[in-house]
Amino acid sequence: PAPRTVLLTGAAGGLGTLMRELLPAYGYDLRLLDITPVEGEPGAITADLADKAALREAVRGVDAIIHLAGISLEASFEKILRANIEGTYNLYEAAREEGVGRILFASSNHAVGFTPRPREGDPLIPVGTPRRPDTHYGLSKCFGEDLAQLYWDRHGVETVSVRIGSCFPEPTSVRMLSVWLSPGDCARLFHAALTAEGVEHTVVYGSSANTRLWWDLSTARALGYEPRDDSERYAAELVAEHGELDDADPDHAHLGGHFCTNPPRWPH
Ligand code: NAI
Ligand code: 15L
Repeated sequence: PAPRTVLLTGAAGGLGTLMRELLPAYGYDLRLLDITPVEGEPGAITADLADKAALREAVRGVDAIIHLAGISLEASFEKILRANIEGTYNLYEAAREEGVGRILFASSNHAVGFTPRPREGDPLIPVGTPRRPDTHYGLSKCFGEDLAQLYWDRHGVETVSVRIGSCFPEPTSVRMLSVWLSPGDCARLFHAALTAEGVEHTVVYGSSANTRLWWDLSTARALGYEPRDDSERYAAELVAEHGELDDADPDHAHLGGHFCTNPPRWPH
């Protein structure tokens, strides 16, 4: 049966806010969790991923978990260790203990960020490409994917790890023309990941059907994901403003873009 009650961690964040708006239309009853109170949602659970007892209570009785909570940019190893590595471990332990069968893990393109970006005529980057994290942040996403594999192999907890490109209402850079995931396609992909049969641990890239796509969406499509958007409609304006990607610019050399050279820092 399709999962109905879903715990959404990171519900106060950018992507969490978009998914709170879009996922209920697919029939989900969302239980919300964040370390920050979720505006306008008095029923949301305010808890830190370090709080094992709170996590255990939060996952009790849900059909699936969408795990978005954590630090979403670069930070010190100590901060990443606590929020993303230990925090994700704590959540998986809670899921195992409470018998939750399916997790959607928000991985990131930064798990493979140092992979050279494909140039014209190059094949798309497959999910099986060797991991090349570009930051402590990307490293934590590699850990999450391995944790997911372990929890499938050892404990039978299924995960779809979604290496999200850039999910924002609109692309705002030329790189984002390649990696953009529209909010609507994100909801379609998340729904496919929660409802596909027998996913075990599947790794997918999360992008729209962009004309300038860099990576292979076949594992996402195999879940039933059918993207509807293409960033190309924003291309003329963005290219007029910024120019095409420059082969000589180190910020444009890798999938991870400027995370490879000067990563944006988590503000807190
Ligand atoms: P965000 O930074 O806006 O949201 C993350 C949320 O997690 C925040 O509301 C924050 O309060 C919460 N959080 C942080 N530490 C926590 C802790 N210890 N316990 C409980 N909650 C905690 O990030 P965004 O953009 O919404 O991303 C969501 C997830 O998707 C993140 O895991 C991020 O790494 C991943 N992702 C997002 C992409 C995007 O384009 N938005 C691209 C690739 C990955
Ligand atoms: C990420 O992983 C970040 O969480 C998000 O804020 C964007 O920077 C995105 O990657 C990206 O690569 O554009």
